[in-house]
Amino acid sequence: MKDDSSPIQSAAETIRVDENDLARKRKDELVSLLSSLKGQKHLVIVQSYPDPDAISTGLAHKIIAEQFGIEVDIVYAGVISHPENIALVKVLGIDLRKWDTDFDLKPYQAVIFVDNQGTTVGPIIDAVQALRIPELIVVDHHELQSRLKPQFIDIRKVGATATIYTSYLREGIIHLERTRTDHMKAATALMHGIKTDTNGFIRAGSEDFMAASFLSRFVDNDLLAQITSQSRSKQTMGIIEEALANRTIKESYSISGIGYVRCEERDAIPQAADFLLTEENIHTAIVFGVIITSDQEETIVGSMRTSRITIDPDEFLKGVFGKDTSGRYFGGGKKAAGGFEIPVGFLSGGSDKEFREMKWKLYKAQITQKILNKIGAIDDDEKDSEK
Ligand SMILES: [Mn+2]
Repeated sequence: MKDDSSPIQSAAETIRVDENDLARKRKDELVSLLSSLKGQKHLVIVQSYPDPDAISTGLAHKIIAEQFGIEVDIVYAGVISHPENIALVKVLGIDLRKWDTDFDLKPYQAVIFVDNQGTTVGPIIDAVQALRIPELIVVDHHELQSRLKPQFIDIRKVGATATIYTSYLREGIIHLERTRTDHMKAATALMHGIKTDTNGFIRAGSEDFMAASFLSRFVDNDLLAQITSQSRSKQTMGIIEEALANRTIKESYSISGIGYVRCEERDAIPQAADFLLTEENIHTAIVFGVIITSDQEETIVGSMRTSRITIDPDEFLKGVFGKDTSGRYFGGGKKAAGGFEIPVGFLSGGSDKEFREMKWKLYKAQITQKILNKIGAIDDDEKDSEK
């Protein structure tokens, strides 16, 4: 063969053309849907503990929908706790509403889910479904889930939901203008969303780089620097310290239970997992703790990070923790990262320190055992395949 690179090159070009076709098709569908809903008021629901990808795509959806004469509010039902996320919201002046049981859902004719599929948004989903508010749009990059039945769905396996929203912008869903502050802010937020969800572009694919390249023309670099230069709080440092001291290492997995964590410190859990992953010879880190929500409910919350391409956090966590009685998985994820949430229901409550410690021992033993069983099963598979 004279030139063996050409078939590969043309295959890559075919994929590129397909991706562009898909982006254009989805953009066209979204345009016709939004055009038909002029004058409505919509609610974008982001995950309870919104990360930059969720916040930025909420904002992007808002500026797009407003161009179609649709009013949009963005809501979350938890806490914004990571200092960079607080900075993102403050620096860009993003209007994020906090949901509680008094939140009036009646003004909204439809709900939209970005960077989630209704399973990580807390109790708001039950309230929305009880009122039968139409589930209009889902845009996400996690594995497909079954909780929602939206009119429009766009799920792509890319680095960030921000990449998908940027593809709509690239396809000209609205005309971005460098001189418009709201456009600059949305572009800056989207850039930050892609950056954080791809671990600083280390895990970015070609679509993510294309998106970043497009956004770079509209980004305010000074604002971006301001958002990313936030330091860790003392409490977060304490939790990382705890995670480090309590870790168990098994077959290059680092597992750590950190006990009871205040709701405001929830974001320290993924930060601790990120930190444990930096140890040599460790390819996967799992950190978990118990969060007490404002209504005194206890939930076991965990984060998983892996640098090993053969480990799929989504498959791993679904396998470890399974489903609840209504068929919903306790955990899931995407490439390189995942999380889980297990409500402890009846066992919630009781502020006595000793009682809490007793419960924590039990939770920790159960979670650790389940993870170790799964790791054992993976090891056995690998031994089998070596035979
Ligand atoms: Mn995301």
